[in-house]
Amino acid sequence: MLIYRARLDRRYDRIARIVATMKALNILGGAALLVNTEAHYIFGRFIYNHQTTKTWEYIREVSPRPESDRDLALFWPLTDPTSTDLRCGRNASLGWSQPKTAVINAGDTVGFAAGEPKTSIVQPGAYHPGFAGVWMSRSTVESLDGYAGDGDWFKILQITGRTEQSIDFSLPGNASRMDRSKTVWGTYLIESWNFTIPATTPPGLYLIRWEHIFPNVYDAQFYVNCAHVQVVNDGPIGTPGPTVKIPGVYTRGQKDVYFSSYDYGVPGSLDGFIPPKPEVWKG
Ligand SMILES: [Cu+2]
Repeated sequence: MLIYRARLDRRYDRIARIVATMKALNILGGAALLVNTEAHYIFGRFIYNHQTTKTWEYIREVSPRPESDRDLALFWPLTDPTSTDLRCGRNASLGWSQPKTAVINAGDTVGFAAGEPKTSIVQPGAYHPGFAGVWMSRSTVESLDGYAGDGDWFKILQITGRTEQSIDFSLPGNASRMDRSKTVWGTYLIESWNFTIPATTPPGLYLIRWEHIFPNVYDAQFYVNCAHVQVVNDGPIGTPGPTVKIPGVYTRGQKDVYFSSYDYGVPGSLDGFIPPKPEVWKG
């Protein structure tokens, strides 16, 4: 049964890829130019002060996957839940790219955006159906660039089903992208997401981590990126929790990560889906 599910998952992925390839085909005088199309993405732009900043301006740059096609290498998802790459992306457990630090007040709205850097074959947004979360970890050292993300992490947002930020597939421009097996997930095809820093977050230097997960019975895909922020707070201070370590928060095979997202999509609702722990800290 497990093997069958995994195979079904892959078949769905293959169908999605074929559709994407068809869309990317350049048909010139009847001669089709075959384009190698994949379905990965990256959230490399921080939204801050109501502006979408440049790729890697406030977010830790990640490294390309060496064995991958050049255009895809940067976007290749993580699949090992035990890797330190799960913190902030491939080879981004330290801020070697020295991104800027965004100074924000507790209670402010910030966000993450995808879509760049652009290559001919990479998807502009969260192409896969699945769920997302936003996490924070306070630096244990004086410089955020030198913080490995090995301290405590807490979750401030969990996105599973549709919200007012989800893509409206009833709009004429989006209707052709409607797919009942996928649009049940609130982040499906989104290109950015905004959220609020809890009002009682203790002041300090933090990593803010975006995580989009494409569940899969066999090999779930993790899309993660981290921004550098300094939280200012003169008001009441809370105690964030529960906290976890990353990696360590997920185990290969756990049922709320390693399942077929299409199992929920086909009936058109997320009834019965409980996202993985930890609980969200609301401040
Ligand atoms: Cu993909």
